[in-house]
Amino acid sequence: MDLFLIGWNNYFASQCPNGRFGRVALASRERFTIWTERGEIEATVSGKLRHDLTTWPYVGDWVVLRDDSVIVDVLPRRTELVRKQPGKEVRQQVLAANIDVLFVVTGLDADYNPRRLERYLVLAHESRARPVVLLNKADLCSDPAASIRETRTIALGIPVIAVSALEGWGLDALPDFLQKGETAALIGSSGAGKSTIVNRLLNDERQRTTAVRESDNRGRHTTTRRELILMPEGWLLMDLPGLRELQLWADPERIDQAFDDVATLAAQCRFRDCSHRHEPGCAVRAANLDEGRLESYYKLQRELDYLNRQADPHLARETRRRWNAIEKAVRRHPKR
Ligand SMILES: Nc1nc2c(ncn2[C@@H]2O[C@H](COP(=O)(O)OP(=O)(O)OP(=O)(O)O)[C@@H](O)[C@H]2O)c(=O)[nH]1
Ligand SMILES: [Mg+2]
Ligand SMILES: [Zn+2]
Repeated sequence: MDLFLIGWNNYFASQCPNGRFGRVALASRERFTIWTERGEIEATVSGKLRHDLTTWPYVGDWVVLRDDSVIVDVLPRRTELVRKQPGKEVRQQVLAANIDVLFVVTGLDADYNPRRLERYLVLAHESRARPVVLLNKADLCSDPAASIRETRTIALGIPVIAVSALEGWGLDALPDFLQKGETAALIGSSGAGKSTIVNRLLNDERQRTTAVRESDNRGRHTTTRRELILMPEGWLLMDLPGLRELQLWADPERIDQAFDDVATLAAQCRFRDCSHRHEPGCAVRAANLDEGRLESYYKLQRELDYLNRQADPHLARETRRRWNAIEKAVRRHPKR
């Protein structure tokens, strides 16, 4: 395999001048399928990695191999999809690594939820991948153009396209968002049609899909593993299991990135620490923004502030330090 065609670039080359590398194409518990120059191999992780959860490999990672069978190191990621691990524990969970384009998929049926979409966009900003919103199941919608317009008021500056994976239209636009060797991932709730999109793009029933429950329109969590798929045009696509819940694990600054409209107004408020609730001279209140959007802005802020206070300060510092290192490296080594 030509490593450049599966995502290798100067950024990774600069991290690790010697050794044998590969990219994690599939991970199931302790077993990893790795793509290398000499083809596909199966590998496990070394004892050292096993004892350090911060270096566990995920799909999309570039890893260093020993004896073509043991993963001994994980190269620093260019981008990283993370959320808060579901449940009480306050820790992050990596969903995927080294994604260039994040297709946020939502169905234009009962799945459509602007508030959830805002959440996904904060995740996207935190990841550093380029987000694209896919409004799938447009065949079920009487006015897809209106849905696109509505979504654009939430996904500011982000491409929004309506597609129908079932009828096979709209998807021609997807490869245009990627260059050769780049990696995209499909994220969204179960039943949004992520795997159907993969199948349609490949023109092959490669991924299993299941109808949503009739009673409540929810998906059945059909896809259970994360895997990289080589696309005919020379890019890579990752199908991900549908998320049951998306609790954020992000720098609170990302909220202002995802809510650029609110943030821009907030900069004009009379008081710097304006809560945009009852202060005089509040530019946010004066603008008569959509009430739901404003509530969502407060809610995400409260959530991340709370998380920040809960998270182990040491861990938070580590995360920050790691990001600073990545940022520096990305600046020093533009892609190719
Ligand atoms: N009407 C319509 N149905 C679709 C479309 N795309 C997918 N579906 C249907 O939606 C159901 C769920 O699709 P999947 O592809 O399994 O959804 P998924 O997002 O991969 O779900 P998980 O793997 O559970 O996360 C299937 O019955 C699909 O046929 C579409 O564009 N229009
Ligand atoms: Mg699926
Ligand atoms: Zn204000």
